[in-house]
Amino acid sequence: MTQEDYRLTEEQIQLFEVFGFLVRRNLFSPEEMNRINEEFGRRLASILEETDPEENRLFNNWGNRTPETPFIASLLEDPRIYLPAEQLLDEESFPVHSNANSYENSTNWHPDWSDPHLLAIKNVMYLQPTTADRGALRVIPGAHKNSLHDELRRIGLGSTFGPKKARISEESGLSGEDIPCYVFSSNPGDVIIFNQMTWHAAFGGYRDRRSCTFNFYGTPRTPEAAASMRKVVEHIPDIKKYLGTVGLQYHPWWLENPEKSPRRARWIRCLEEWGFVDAYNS
Ligand SMILES: O=C(O)CCC(=O)C(=O)O
Repeated sequence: MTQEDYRLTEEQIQLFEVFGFLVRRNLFSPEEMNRINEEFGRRLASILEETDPEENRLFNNWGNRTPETPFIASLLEDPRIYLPAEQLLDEESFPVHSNANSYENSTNWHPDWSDPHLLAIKNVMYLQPTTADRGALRVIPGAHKNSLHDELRRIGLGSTFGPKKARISEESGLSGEDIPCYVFSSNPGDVIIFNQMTWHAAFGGYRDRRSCTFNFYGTPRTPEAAASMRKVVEHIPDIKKYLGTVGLQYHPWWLENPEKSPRRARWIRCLEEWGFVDAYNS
C-alpha cells in the first residue's frame, strides 16, 4: 500500500472543486469494516454504561483518538484518509476532528459552516449500507460556493438537528427529501469527502445509524483566514455542549505520539498552536 496508490487524480480534484464533494468506493475492505464496527460497538456500549440516559444528548458521539478504538484512531494516519486532505487543502492541513457518531434519526439540511476563508474537508464513512430512504448522506452539488450557498439559506433551507422543520418546508410543504441533490447510496468501505461549506443532510434515519468522520482544516494563509480560525476555536465550548461529545477529542494516548510520527508531531503542533487542544480537552 503506497502513498501513490491513494493519490487523487487531477480529474477527481477537479470534480471536488466544481461539485464540492467526491465519492470513493471500496476504499476499505470488509475485514477492515468489521474491525471498525467491532471497536465502534464496544466503545458505544461502554459509553452507554458510563453516561446518564436522562442526559439530553442529540446523539451519541465521541472522539476516535482513544486507546479503546486503536484501529479507528489509526485511520487518520492512513494515506486513504490524510492524502486527499493534503491534496485538496494543502500539505500543512491538520485533522481537527476524528469522530464516531451513532445517530438517533435523520439530519436536516445544513452546511457545517459558511465562511469561505476557512477551508475544511470532511471524510464520512457509514458503517451500515445507506440508501435514499435509509440514512444516505445527501449533498447539493455546487453548494459550497456562492451564490448557491447563500441562496439556499435565503430560501429557508437551513435547520438544526431535531424535529423542527426548515422554514422552506413550513412555508411550501416540501419535505427535505424533495430538495434536488446527489444521494450517496453506499456500502461499508465507501467514503465521501465534502467541502464543509457544502449543504448536506440525511433522511430515513434510525436508531444507532453509524458513521465515522475525519475532518481536516487547511492552515490559514491570510489574516481573514486566521481570524476565522480563531473564531472557530472560540466557539468550541458551545459546540461541545450542543453536540454532547463524550470523552476527549485529543486523548493523551494519541498526543504522546509514541512512534514519533513526524506527520502526527506536525499535526499536534498545529492543534496546540491554534488552541484546539486546550479548547477541546478542557
Ligand atoms: O449522517 C448524517 O446524519 C449527516 C451527517 C452530517 O451532517 C455530517 O457528517 O456532517
